[in-house]
Amino acid sequence: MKKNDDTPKTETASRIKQLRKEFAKRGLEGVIVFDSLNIRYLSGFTGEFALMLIAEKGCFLILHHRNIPRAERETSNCEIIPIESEELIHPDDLLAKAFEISHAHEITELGVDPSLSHERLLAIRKKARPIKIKISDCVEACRQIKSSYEIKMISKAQIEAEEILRRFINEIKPGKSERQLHHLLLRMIHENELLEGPSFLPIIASGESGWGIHSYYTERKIRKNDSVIIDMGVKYKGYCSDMTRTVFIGKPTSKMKVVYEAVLEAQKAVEAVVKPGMYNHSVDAAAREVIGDSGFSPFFSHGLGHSIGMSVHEGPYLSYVKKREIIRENMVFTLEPGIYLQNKFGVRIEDIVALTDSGCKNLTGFPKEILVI
Ligand SMILES: [Mn+2]
Repeated sequence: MKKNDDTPKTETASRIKQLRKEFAKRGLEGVIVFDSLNIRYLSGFTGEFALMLIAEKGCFLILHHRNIPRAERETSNCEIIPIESEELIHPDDLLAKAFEISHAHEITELGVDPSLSHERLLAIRKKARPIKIKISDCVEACRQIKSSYEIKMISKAQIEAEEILRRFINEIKPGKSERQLHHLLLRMIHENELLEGPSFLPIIASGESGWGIHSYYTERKIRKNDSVIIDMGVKYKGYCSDMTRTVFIGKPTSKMKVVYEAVLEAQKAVEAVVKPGMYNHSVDAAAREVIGDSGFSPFFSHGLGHSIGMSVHEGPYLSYVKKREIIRENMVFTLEPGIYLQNKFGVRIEDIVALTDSGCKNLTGFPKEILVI
């Protein structure tokens, strides 16, 4: 069978190296990884019923033995440790193996994913004794900073999404419902054989449903003079894209034009100022200021953006409510200001950008000037 090259060997090697630095910084001797995206990030493995133990020496992928073919095809830089059983195994069986290896390595303190429930954490702590277990975000810290390979994969996902959006826009016509368009767009994403699928369910929000929060679609039929928000993303080799465009069916009203221009101006302004070293909330503030100048402050009712990578929404968030964090070179963010007028319409424009040493590189090529169809 052909070796799956979705995650190159050099990538997993440098990610594991970086992870070791991160856990050492936190005074840990290793980490246990449960989260399936974190496992894919560190090993290339895309299956379930697995966990990883990464120690100072040794990197182990512990899994059900029916996972062996997949693991051999997909992974690099880790030792595959199968649990032999003809039945489905309990996650605790994987864990027991991880502790057995940890004891052999004389490990006294391990980190675990922050996504574990409190209940589960307590149970794991009990089983781990005398090894101490600490919640640790070291894999997340690694994932925040993208390698040039990862930025390339996100760009490639975006290129494929744009090709789909270009064709999809021709299908938006009065009389078609948001539901029909949503399912059509989903089908177009699934038909692209390069892609793993959508990175989230596409949002089609026309006219007054554009004011609503993240409804994927309603039964509303597209009408002449509607604005239509299309928010879509795809997944390529494990990496997500995300983009939003708002198009108009027939000539927009002057109010629609004013709103559109205000969103576009905010989007472009923030793209021009965002750079490493800024606080996440001040990037959000830069967009909010432009929208405020146009008099629409109360109607930009969500954060400016989020990081994107193997998951479509990840930290740090460009928001005024989330934890304050400094943004750094090679982080990848969405910049997605919007204005939503109750019972009327909504406009959102979203691009993804990668932070360079002095600014950002826009990974979105789709035009964002007003589009009337
Ligand atoms: Mn987004």
